[in-house]
Amino acid sequence: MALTLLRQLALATTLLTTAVIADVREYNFTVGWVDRNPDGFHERRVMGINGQWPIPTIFATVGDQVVVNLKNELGDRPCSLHFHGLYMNGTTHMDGVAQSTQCPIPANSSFTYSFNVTQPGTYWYHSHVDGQYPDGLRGPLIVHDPENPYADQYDEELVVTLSDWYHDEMPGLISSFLSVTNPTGAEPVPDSALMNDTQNLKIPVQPNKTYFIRVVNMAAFAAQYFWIEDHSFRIIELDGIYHKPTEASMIYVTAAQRYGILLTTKNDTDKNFPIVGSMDQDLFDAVPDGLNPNVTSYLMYNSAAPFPNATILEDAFEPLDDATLEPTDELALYEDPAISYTIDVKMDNLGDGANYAFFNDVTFVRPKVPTLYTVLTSGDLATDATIYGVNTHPLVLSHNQVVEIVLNNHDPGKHPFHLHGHAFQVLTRGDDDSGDWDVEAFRNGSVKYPTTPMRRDTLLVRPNGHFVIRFRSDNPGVWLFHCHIEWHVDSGLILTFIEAPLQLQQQLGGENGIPEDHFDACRAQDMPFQGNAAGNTVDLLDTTGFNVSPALLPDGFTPRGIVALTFSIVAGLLGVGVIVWYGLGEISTIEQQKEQQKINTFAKETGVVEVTGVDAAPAGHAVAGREKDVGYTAANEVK
Ligand SMILES: *[C@@H]1O[C@H](CO)[C@@H](O)[C@H](O)[C@H]1NC(C)=O
Ligand SMILES: *[C@@H]1O[C@H](CO)[C@@H](O)[C@H](O)[C@H]1NC(C)=O
Ligand SMILES: *[C@@H]1O[C@H](CO)[C@@H](O)[C@H](O)[C@H]1NC(C)=O
Ligand SMILES: *[C@@H]1O[C@H](CO)[C@@H](O)[C@H](O)[C@H]1NC(C)=O
Ligand SMILES: *[C@@H]1O[C@H](CO)[C@@H](O)[C@H](O)[C@H]1NC(C)=O
Ligand SMILES: *[C@@H]1O[C@H](CO)[C@@H](O)[C@H](O)[C@H]1NC(C)=O
Ligand SMILES: *[C@@H]1O[C@H](CO)[C@@H](O)[C@H](O)[C@H]1NC(C)=O
Ligand SMILES: *[C@@H]1O[C@H](CO)[C@@H](O)[C@H](O)[C@H]1NC(C)=O
Ligand SMILES: *[C@@H]1O[C@H](CO)[C@@H](O)[C@H](O)[C@H]1NC(C)=O
Ligand SMILES: *[C@@H]1O[C@H](CO)[C@@H](O)[C@H](O)[C@H]1NC(C)=O
Ligand SMILES: [Cu+2]
Repeated sequence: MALTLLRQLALATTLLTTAVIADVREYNFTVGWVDRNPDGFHERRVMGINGQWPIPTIFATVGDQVVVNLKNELGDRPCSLHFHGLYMNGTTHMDGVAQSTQCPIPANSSFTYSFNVTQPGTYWYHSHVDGQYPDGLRGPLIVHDPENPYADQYDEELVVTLSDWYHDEMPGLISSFLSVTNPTGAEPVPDSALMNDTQNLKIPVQPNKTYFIRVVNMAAFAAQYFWIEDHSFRIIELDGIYHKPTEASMIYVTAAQRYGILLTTKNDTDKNFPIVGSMDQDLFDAVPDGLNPNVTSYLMYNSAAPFPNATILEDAFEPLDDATLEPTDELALYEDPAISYTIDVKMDNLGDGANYAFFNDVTFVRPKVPTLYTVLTSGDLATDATIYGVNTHPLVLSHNQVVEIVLNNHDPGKHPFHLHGHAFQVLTRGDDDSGDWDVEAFRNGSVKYPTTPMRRDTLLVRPNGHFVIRFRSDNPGVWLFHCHIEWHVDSGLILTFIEAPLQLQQQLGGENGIPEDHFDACRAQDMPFQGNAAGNTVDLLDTTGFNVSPALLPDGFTPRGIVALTFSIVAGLLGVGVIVWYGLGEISTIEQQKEQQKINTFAKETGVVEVTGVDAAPAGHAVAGREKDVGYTAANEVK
């Protein structure tokens, strides 16, 4: 009671000074396993909170302080929570990224997240440890806005989540994905699509009303096309940023994106209408027989009326292009950047035979010391990227500068890129990855960047395409930039911005900086939390002990060779003397024979198998490879 009074007093004071009513939103979350069967086909354990799954939505109002007291009762593994899209201004240590901004929270321990919310909009929260959120630890986070410019345009608010769903648990899926037996890097394909963590959900609506629907895609992998039959809507929010209302009848929501839409219902109540989510199957290297990529819910006008099956659309996926939207605040294009990074995305194999993802030839490997703790214990050396380790891909930013990223995607897949700690302006996005696509056009002024570019925190790059984005380094912190496809997080498509490290030391160094439970988490797991990326505290420039990625492949190896090697290994494991070669045809040229010799030598040296011979087999067996990628037909299916 006394506390409440005090708080009300404090609030009254705040009210007088800033006219904002701040509140403390406290959540006590015990994370543990519960059994669920969300698609009706397979029961499995999922990560719940307080025995609930779907896990609770976090609600707050702009200006509030959110406090999450977390207890990890998973028993056998760590966890963490990242609050996706929140700037965490002044609290980068609450960003929840294991080995970047904290040590993972070990089993049987507690940890408190506490931060102020300064932005309105639709967000979500999820684990950021070991690729584990697809096992269930993800839910919406909604920040209400007392000054919502569209408040007078709707009657009610709804949250609709989208997700893909796997019947198997992530640790097993990750180890088979990131393995020599999957040299093409084919990502596990989801078993189902979900809406609100179920299917056939009936959402009751009133006629002649306008609903603000917050659509959140919490998927591991799949983007979804989303539409409501016989209804169009107006988009007013992208990833928490208001945009000028734009009419659309279909949106494409990548993993981690959010759309706020205004939907006006019909005047009559004689029918119910399917709300459809359809996973983008272009993302899948091989579509398993019988996969239903679709999930249907209903706008329920009338519980007594029928609930019709969704109409099948043939080749009519024409979602709105989000890059064409204009932010409501008309924030002008940032000035020419102080620094512009050109980032090339590719996928390739390393010496362990697995397929990794690279930004400029670097694949991410987490450091021994969380990068933030290296910043805080390195003094003036904090601006020297060396101390963070090559494989965290550190990019050190000065304070308050315009930063540009020019990203060229040399992969035939689509990727949703996310930046922590910021929303960014989207200057252009195109279908060319050559690196000199439109430089000339921008230089000679025949193509201009928009004057008030669209802003969001997660952006799709198209296959072999590019984009250019800008942000201002006005938020000291350690912020990841990464693909939000969880498989690509696991295969290393991450880099680390170390933004204004000296200002960060002033904010978070010393007594009132990092709370003790953060260090307790490290201590409980014998993880170092001082010094450079390897925990060297005497000479921070000493790179001994840094975590690094597997070595490069021996010279001359090609993906084709990897497939061959894989077959050798698999054959060896199965004790098969003769390797059966699917889909590759005969080895005929001298180059191919030489390559085969290298494979044999490598296989023998690594002791994986006695290679005895290669038979040609009929082509056209199950094709599961990423053929567009490497120009061959691979069968990575061995019975
Ligand atoms: C959270 O737990 C603490 C300690 O048990 C308790 O005092 C507090 O009221 C709880 N808060 C909520 C919102 O349940
Ligand atoms: C956590 O506690 C449970 C139950 O007491 C125990 O079975 C488990 O081994 C503990 N886990 C760790 C990592 O200490
Ligand atoms: C959060 O807000 C409270 C008051 O509302 C303020 O005292 C505190 O300094 C803020 N914290 C940060 C990290 O900005
Ligand atoms: C859908 O899920 C969200 C988030 O869990 C929840 O807030 C909302 O009430 C659900 N909607 C319906 C109609 O069940
Ligand atoms: C729809 O609602 C508006 C007010 O919001 C009202 O003026 C109008 O009569 C309603 N129409 C029907 C058909 O109910
Ligand atoms: C519902 O009726 C109102 C007039 O009462 C009209 O302005 C509105 O366009 C109608 N809505 C729809 C979806 O037909
Ligand atoms: C709706 O779909 C279900 C399952 O796909 C099917 O069994 C049923 O016949 C369909 N109903 C209609 C009216 O087409
Ligand atoms: C899923 O929905 C899309 C769009 O209507 C359709 O093209 C596709 O055939 C559907 N797939 C299945 C298995 O129903
Ligand atoms: C500017 O460069 C583009 C791309 O090379 C070219 O297509 C265009 O014709 C040029 N325009 C002018 C005015 O030179
Ligand atoms: C962080 O806070 C500073 C100081 O109030 C402000 O200038 C800056 O714009 C904020 N950055 C973000 C990303 O909110
Ligand atoms: Cu990706």
